[in-house]
Amino acid sequence: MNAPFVTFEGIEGSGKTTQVRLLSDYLTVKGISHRVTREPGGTPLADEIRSLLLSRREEFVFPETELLLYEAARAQHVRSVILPALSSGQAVLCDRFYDATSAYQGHSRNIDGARIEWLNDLASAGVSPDLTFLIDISPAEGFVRISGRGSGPDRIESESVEFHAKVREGYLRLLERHPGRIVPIDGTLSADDVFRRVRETVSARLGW
Ligand code: T5A
Repeated sequence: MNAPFVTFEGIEGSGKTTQVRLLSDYLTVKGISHRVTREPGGTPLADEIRSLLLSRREEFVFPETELLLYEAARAQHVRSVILPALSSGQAVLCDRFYDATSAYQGHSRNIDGARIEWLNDLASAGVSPDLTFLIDISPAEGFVRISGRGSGPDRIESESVEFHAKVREGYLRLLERHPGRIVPIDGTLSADDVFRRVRETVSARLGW
């Protein structure tokens, strides 16, 4: 049986990366073998695709182009990192996965959901998360957090507040469709309090 696959989702600045790090530290202390990764990225090729996707550019990027690049990065990442880790008994913690495509390219960019699901399935080779944390904050709060980071906004962060509000709405629709897999957490709590919820959930669901 494969090891658990846990993903973290939410809008920009919701605190996913912080929680992945806290959970990884916790698992390390407990001696639980795991691998931390992220999307888009996780392999040299997928990291190159990430740079293509996130760098700001003059040329207009069509939603379909964007979608296919995210899926191309995922196809490479799943086959060279996620699947081998899970099948060798290593748990995987992933900062974003295919729910992000449904929320950003599907709901917010308005690409047909059935097409997105077909591509998500192709790219992920049938791998689906056992547990997904949805860290929920408002776009206004997310913007405040990422603007404190120093580096300028990337191509997706530069989208309008309306775009990010639709992404959030997309995530909340996914939560309605997958209440057993997706666990929402109020991202306005302190990072420690968010992590307390994460820890309670992985303990109850995965025995960690
Ligand atoms: N994307 C991705 C798609 O459109 N489709 C897809 O299929 C996929 C996979 C990825 C971009 O690609 C898009 C989504 C994204 O736009 P990214 O750099 O991975 O780009 O972007 P994010 O995942 O959004 O990463 P961020 O770093 O912007 O946000 P995080 O990881 O949610 O937030 P984090 O943990 O780095 O925290 C941000 C700041 O807030 C503080 C932290 O200290 C940090 O300063 N913070 C808190 N402050 C107060 N309270 C808390 N609870 C806090 N938690 C963290």
